[in-house]
Amino acid sequence: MSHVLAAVAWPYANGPRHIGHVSGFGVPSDVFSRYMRMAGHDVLMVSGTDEHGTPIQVQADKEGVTPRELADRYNRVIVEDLHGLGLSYDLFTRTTTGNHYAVVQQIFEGLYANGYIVPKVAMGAISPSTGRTLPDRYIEGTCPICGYDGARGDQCDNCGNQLDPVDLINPRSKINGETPKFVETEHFFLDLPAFAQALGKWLDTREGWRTNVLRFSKNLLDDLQPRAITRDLEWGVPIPLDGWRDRGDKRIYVWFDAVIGYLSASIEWARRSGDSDAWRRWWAADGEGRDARGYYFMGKDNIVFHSVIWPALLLGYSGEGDRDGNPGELGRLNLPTEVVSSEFLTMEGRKFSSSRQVVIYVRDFLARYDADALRYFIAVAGPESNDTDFTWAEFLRRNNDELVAGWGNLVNRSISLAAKNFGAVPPVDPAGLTPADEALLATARAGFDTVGDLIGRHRQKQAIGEAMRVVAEANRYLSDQAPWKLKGDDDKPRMGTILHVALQVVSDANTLLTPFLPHSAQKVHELLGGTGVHAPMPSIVEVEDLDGGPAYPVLTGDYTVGTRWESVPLPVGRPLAVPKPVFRKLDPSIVDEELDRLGGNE
Ligand code: MET
Repeated sequence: MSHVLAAVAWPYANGPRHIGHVSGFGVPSDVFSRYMRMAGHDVLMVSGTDEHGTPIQVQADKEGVTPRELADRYNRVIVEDLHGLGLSYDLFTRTTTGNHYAVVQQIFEGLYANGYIVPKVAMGAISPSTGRTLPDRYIEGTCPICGYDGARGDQCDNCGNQLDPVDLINPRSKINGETPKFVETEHFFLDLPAFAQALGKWLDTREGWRTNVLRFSKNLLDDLQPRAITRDLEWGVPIPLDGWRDRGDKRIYVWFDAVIGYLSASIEWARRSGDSDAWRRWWAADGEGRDARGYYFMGKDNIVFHSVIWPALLLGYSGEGDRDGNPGELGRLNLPTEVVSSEFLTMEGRKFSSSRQVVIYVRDFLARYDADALRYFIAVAGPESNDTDFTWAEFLRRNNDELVAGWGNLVNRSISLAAKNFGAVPPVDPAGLTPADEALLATARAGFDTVGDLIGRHRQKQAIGEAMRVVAEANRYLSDQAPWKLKGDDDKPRMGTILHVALQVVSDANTLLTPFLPHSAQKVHELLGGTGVHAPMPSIVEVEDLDGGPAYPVLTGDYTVGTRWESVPLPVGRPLAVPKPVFRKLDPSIVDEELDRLGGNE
C-alpha cells in the first residue's frame, strides 16, 4: 500500500462547467482514484472551486453581483454537477475558506523568507475609459513570439508561451476593444530563474509522463522570467507582509493561490478528519509522506502552472531552489510525481463556447442522460492524448452499440437465463469445465493485471478497451455455447456450468469496469445478488468554515468500503431475480434534437 495524492484541477467558479471541462480532468482523475483505492492504496483526492482573480471579477461585473456572490452561486452549482457524475473527491472545497487563506499566506511567507519573492515596479494595463486595472487575460493582441493574432496578455494559446501584456503587439481590451494604457505599479515577483537548475534536475528524473507534456515543460525552462504573483485587484488573498496586508487594492495572483489549493485542501481534509497532521502522509518529504506519490490532472492549457510554477513554489518553500534556504513551518514538501495532462474536447467540430452556445453543460446532460453514459464516452473517446470531438451521433452509437448491446446485453442475458432456469447462481457440473470455459475465465482474471496496469499508467482508453474485450469474448462464448438450447434434463447440468462461468465473468468484468462506470457497477453487483457498497459515492455535506467564515457545501465520502480489485468467486446458490435493464437504449431522434439545441446550427 502506498499513499497516492490525486490532485485535480480547480474549476473556476464563474459559470456552470461543460462536458469538455469534466472530460479533461474530472472523470479521468476519478477513474484513476477509484482504481487505486480498489488496488489497496491510500488515496487522497482533492480539489475545489477556484474563486479569485479576474475570471471571477469580470463575470461578477457582467452579472452585476459581487465576486463573493458569484463564487457562492457557482461553487454550489459545480459541487452538484460533480456529485452527479459520481466523482469521488475526499474533499472538494473552495479557495475562499479561512484555511486556504492561511496556507497560501504561509507559503508566500516561506518563499519570501528564502528570498524567492521580490518587489518590483512593473507596467500594468488600465482601461482608459474606466480607470480600472485591465486583467492580463482580458487583453488580446499579436504574440511577439509566434505572431498569432489571438494571444492573451498572460499566455499565447498558439505557441503556449507565457506572456506579459506589455509585450503584445497591438494590444486591445477584450471587454470593449479599446487600447489599454500602461502605467507603473509595484508588485511582487516570483524569481523563477532561481529555480532553473532545481527544476531541470527534477524534470530529468520524471518517468512515464506523456512525452509532449515532459518536452513542453523542459522547453519552458530555457526562458524562465520572473513572474508577477500579485495583482491590482480587490478580490483575492491579501499579501501577508507589513504595509501590504491591509491594502485594499493589491491581492495575490489567482494562479499562485489556486495551485496551493492542493496542499490547503489536504490540510483542510486532515483538520476535518480529526487528525490535523494526517495531510503529512501525502506531503511530508522527510516524514510520513516520504514514499507518497502525487498525480496532477488537468487540461493542457494548465501544464505550465503544474510542471513549473507549482514545483517552483514547493522547491522554494522547502528551501531547495538554486540558492540556500530553509524549509518553512510545514517542512519539506513533495513535488508532483506526474503531471497528467489531457488534450481538448471539441463539440461537433467546434470549440466549446458558452457565449456562442456551442456547449453542453454537465447539468443539462445529466438531466437527459445517465452519468455512466457520459463517463463511458469520455473513457473510450475522450481527449486523453489527442484533441477529440464530441458528436451526438457518436455518443448515440457508443451508448447503443457498445454500452447497451455489448455490456448491458451480457449482463441481461446471463442473469435472466440463470434466474429463469435456476433462480440462483448455478453450480458447476461435476463433469467439470471445458477448455472454452477455462479460457474465458482466464481471460477475465488476466484483465485485472492488464486493465489495472493501464489505468495506473494513465492509458484509460486502452484500459477500458481491454475491459470491453472481456465483455465481447463473454458475449461470443454465450453465443457459441447457446445455453438456451440445453433445456432437456440431461443437458441442464451443462447449462448450469455455462451460466456459472458467464455469471462469474460478468462479475469480474463488472469489477474491471467499476472505476469507469461506478453507478451501473453498483446496480450490476446487486443484480448478481450482492449486498452492501460495491462502488462508493460522494455526498454533498454543508460544513462550517474551520476558521469562522461562512458555511459552504463540500463533496466528500467514505471510500474505504468498496469492492477490491480482484476476482471474487460468486457463491453457488445465491438467489437471482430476472433483471431490469441497467442501461438505456437511446432513440436516434436525440441526435437532431440535441443539434437543434446547439446555437449557430445551420
Ligand atoms: N481554474 C483553473 C482553470 O480552470 C485551474 C486551476 S488548477 C489549480 O483553468
